[in-house]
Amino acid sequence: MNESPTYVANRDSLLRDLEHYISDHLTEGKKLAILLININHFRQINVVYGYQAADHLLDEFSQRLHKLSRKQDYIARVGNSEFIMVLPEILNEGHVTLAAHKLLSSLDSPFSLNGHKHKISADMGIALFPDHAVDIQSLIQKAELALLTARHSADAYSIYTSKTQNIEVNNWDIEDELRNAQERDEFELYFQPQVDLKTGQLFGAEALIRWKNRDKGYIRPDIFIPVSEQSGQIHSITWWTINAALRLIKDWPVTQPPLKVSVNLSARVLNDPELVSSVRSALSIWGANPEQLTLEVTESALMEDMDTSFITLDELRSFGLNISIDDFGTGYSSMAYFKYIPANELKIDKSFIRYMLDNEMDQHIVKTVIEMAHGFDIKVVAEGIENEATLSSLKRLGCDIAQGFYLARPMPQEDFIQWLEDYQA
Ligand code: G
Ligand code: G
Ligand code: MN
Repeated sequence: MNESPTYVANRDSLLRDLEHYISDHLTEGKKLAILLININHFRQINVVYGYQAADHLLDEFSQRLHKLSRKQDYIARVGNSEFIMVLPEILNEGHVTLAAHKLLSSLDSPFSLNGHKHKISADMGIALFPDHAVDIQSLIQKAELALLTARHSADAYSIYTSKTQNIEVNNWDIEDELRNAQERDEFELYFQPQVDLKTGQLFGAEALIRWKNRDKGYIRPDIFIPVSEQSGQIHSITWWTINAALRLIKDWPVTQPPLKVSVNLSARVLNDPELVSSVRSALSIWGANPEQLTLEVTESALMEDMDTSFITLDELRSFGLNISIDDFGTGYSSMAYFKYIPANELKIDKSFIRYMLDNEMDQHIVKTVIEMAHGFDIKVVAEGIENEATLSSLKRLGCDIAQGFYLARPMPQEDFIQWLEDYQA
């Protein structure tokens, strides 16, 4: 057990500790569960409330974990906002699900931050010994993968499955298969509608790539995009996406103002010296109006090489393109550079939108971001809207544009055009 709740365990000694711990706690016929728990938006808690309050929250969080644990359980802090729990003597998956629910519901009562009561949320990834791995390193890795899945899903926790495994051990295959994907015409562009919250009118859509491999079926972009970034294939994938988007919008209904299409750019592409000329030539090939095209760049991509990316984005803005900052709030936001960002749109990350109705802090952040963006004449898009109540709340807060499953899921071109027509009618 660690000395102080806010002490971050050293990797090597943690692994050694855990190895000993596991060998001491193996019980015949029983399982052992590894839980990784990450407090959401911890960086924002630091920014909004200060380090002292954030440390205090960590203490309280850790105390709650200890309160719920049995004497044989192991708890340590392994990262800024991440804790590990090891639960021995687990009978089955149902048993660990129960524990996960118990832990998560301990967050239902608010935490005290600078004298204010605030609810926090957390995501959890779970892996089981010996079902998912038998050594500690692989178990942690699998719990991390499950945590990633939880972050991307509406559920607060996720248990590792063999489906995740398939994808992860086959990185090599993915790279090989990606090489053939374009020739075999396996990519498709889906569109998720965006609606203007002030007028109720259609605004445009985000273009999202889908890959249907002939053997493995659909492979999620959050799996193959990172692989393509490592292998360099991201460049040709992006040129494909931009060209497909500009080709397909020609068949969209004509509106006033014209509908926009947003394309995601990865950090690798943002720093590609050919970006500007490639975008220009795609615009001229398809005879597209630059104002119809928005490029989405994540906050963290922008920060990788700030000087170069600001110059590139300025150049793109100068011929009429829109620039949007994607996943806003998940990177290192700083007021100091905000006024220089060459963007005219900002997308609040869906992780803030998801819990904003019953999480005062998220709502506070959303409100602050909207006010700040408007101060710089930047439009705000909220993504991840899953219900009517969230939509109304965002409207009240002055948010400009809405995107989310509540309006529509991403869909293929034909369905999207049908959706547009139904919406207009
Ligand atoms: O559509 P979905 O939620 O599965 O997308 C998962 C992630 O993949 C999102 O972060 C999205 O930005 C990213 N993504 C989708 N399409 C593209 C694309 O064409 N290029 C890049 N770089 N990322 C994409
Ligand atoms: O990282 P990026 O913002 O590009 O991710 C966009 C992805 O978010 C889309 O691929 C889409 O599948 C997903 N998304 C859009 N709306 C919602 C929503 O309401 N709920 C959830 N869980 N995901 C959404
Ligand atoms: Mn996006």
